[in-house]
Amino acid sequence: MTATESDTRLHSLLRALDGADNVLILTHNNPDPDAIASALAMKYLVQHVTSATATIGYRGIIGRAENRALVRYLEFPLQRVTLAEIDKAKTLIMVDTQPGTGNNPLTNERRIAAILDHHPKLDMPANADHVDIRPEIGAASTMLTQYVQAAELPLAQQLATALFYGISTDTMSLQRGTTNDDQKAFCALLPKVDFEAIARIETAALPQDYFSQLHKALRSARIYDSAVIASIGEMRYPDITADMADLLLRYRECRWAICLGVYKDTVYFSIRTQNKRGAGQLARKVVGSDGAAGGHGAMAGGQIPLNGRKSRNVINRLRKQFRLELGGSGKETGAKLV
Ligand SMILES: [Mn+2]
Repeated sequence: MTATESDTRLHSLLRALDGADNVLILTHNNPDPDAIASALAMKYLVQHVTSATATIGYRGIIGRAENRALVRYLEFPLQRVTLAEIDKAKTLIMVDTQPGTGNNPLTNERRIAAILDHHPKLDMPANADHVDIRPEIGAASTMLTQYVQAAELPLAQQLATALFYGISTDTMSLQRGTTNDDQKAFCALLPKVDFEAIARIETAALPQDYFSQLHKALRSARIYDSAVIASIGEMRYPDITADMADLLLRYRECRWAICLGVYKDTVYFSIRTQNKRGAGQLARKVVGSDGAAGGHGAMAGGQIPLNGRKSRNVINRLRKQFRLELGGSGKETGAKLV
């Protein structure tokens, strides 16, 4: 990406924010490090290149111990917002997500100021004054780093550390869905990173229920050819399925790992694959019109609201579909992992 492209994008964003006085920056529900870092960088931009003030809002829960440690390190920059507060906000920016995807409260009907995202673009035209959707980019933090650089603003240690960690986690240290732009941003941030803070975040203390959910995931894991499928029942927070899928993917014989669970009347699942492709497609295929799905080649996820159905039935339906898609021989009962 050239400097001119970055400048053009920054100017388009600034035009979209012309006259704004309060900006609400929204990420996807249950924000991950990339979403948190991107929102923080957007707040920094808004407050330094426009005369507006900005707040960062999110829905859902920040559950993973690592994400909670990151938020603590950043001195709690996000606020949980109500749907009414989102409705009332005059100027809205979305980072690391798009309206209408189902992993945030916005539909595509509402016109918003800006969308900056690296997830696949939805089929409908984006309803925003500034639209920057680049699915090839590994992390939204890369895109935000480019904006801060184009604005020629200094990157303080805290923000650089957050953006660096956002790129690292979304790209698994630059090895998953990474472009030249991600590498450049990563290298530009590197000298400013507080690695002691990153070590503290990555080794954050885990609560007891992490281990009981890990136990459930392992006990339920079944092997179908090169796929491992696990479910953990009721979860304390939804992104535990992602943790477990990451772990299960490390099983030697595994090309695909899937973990399902239930949180607040919604079934969540995470898919990981060694094949580096097909995860997002699979997620969308099994969800169909029953819920929301998203993701990239190597990692994806979905959520299906129960709407009165028994979670066990929905999970069994999904497990069966995954088995038929990935199991090859289609055997009903896979071997136990442990
Ligand atoms: Mn992201």
